[in-house]
Amino acid sequence: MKILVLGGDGFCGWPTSLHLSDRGHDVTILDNLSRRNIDVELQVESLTPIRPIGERLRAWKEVSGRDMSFINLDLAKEFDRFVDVLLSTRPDAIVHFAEQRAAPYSMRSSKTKRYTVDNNVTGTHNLLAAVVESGLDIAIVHLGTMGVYGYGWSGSAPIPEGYLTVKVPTPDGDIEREILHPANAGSVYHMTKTLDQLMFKFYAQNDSLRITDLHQGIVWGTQTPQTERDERLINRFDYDGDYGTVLNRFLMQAAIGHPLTVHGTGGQTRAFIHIRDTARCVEIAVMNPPESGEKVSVFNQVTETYRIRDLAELLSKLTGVEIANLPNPRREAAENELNVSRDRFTSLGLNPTTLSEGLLAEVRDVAKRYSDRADLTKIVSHSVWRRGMETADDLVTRDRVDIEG
Ligand code: NAD
Ligand code: USQ
Repeated sequence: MKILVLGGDGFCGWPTSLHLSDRGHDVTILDNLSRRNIDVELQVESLTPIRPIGERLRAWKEVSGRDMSFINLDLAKEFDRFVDVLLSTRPDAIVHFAEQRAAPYSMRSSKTKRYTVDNNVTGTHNLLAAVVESGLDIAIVHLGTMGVYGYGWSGSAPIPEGYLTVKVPTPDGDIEREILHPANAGSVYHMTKTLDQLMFKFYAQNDSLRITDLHQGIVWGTQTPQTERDERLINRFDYDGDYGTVLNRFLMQAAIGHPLTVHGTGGQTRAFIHIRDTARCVEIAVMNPPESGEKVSVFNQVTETYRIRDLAELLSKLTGVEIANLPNPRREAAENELNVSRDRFTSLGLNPTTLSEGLLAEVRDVAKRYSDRADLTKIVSHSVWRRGMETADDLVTRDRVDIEG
């Protein structure tokens, strides 16, 4: 298949592009490299030494013999050019990763709130309007988030894959309706994903676009069988207080002997998936699109759920590193249950990587290996959900901590 990957230079997009190319698809990456620019703005770098996109593509050609092309384009700002890209590449499918995806970054300031909304909402709408404008029959696969459902809204009831059947009381008796699960965003970033859902619903109804929305949990891990094939293909690893997600942050902290930065009691339960499974799920979704005229197809793209303090305890036991309970910079429930329905991918053949299989290898092979690149002043999260909320001071102020092995 011909597949256009929007945001294909990012943490999920790069390994997914390689996976799709390795599986024989004809892949074009489109990205405006804004994520690399945000690293410059935040004065932090991926723990792993990622290479420029041109070098990545040359290295992939060398190791696999396969070509992938790259288009530098801002999805939120260059609508006409994007329509031209669709007309010239004529993809069978588009995978949409191209959004500002960090909740803490989205809450830093009114500037980053507005950027996140402008970039994500306009970008997604441009994609939908451009597909209609092109007149082509292109299946769209979007990376959404588990965060659209909120945490704890339905107590211990399983979170369905997108839709809820509800009873609406009428004077003539109850009628049954299927609705999108109520949106309960926990950050400006998550709010943009709930807005994306409404746009997908409209364009599926009005224009019969074929859309799949993947409600993905927190992605952990770094490497995939493709990124491991050459140092120049290495995936990015974010560990900083804005972009680092919780489990990868704990892995990196464990590797350098930094106390594990648990927000509050760590009673938050979240859903997780390994980066290898992200790539596999996206391919499954691309190969199983809805028919034209069908409703948006929603998958919960998660393989396991964990409480944050249990993850911290697990890593503390494995590595001996201590746990620090820090003031929580976010406004979120201190404790929540999370029961997620996830049958659709399993029934389509996903055989997931579990935490128990990959944790130590990740600490040893990635986090420890590149630990000398870590900036210890970037670890504690200082982005607060409301002005005046307390955050912790940096926990380790020495330039470097001693790392054995
Ligand atoms: P990332 O920031 O590493 O990658 C996003 C890519 O999109 C970057 O390369 C960036 O330059 C590009 N981009 C952003 N705005 C763009 C625009 N206007 N035009 C063109 N390119 C643009 O993020 P990621 O972790 O790879 O996440 C990808 C998607 O998956 C996001 O939509 C995110 O919401 C979703 N997701 C990620 C996670 C996770 O844990 N990383 C979990 C659930 C869902
Ligand atoms: N947390 C800690 N310590 C840390 C970092 C985070 O306790 O050092 C806590 C947070 O307070 C939160 C939980 O861990 O309760 C998850 O935080 P996170 O930064 O790992 O995840 P989140 O902000 O939800 O965002 C990430 C991705 C986002 C994606 C989302 C999937 O950045 O793109 O949409 O995971 S989900 O969480 O399922 O909504």
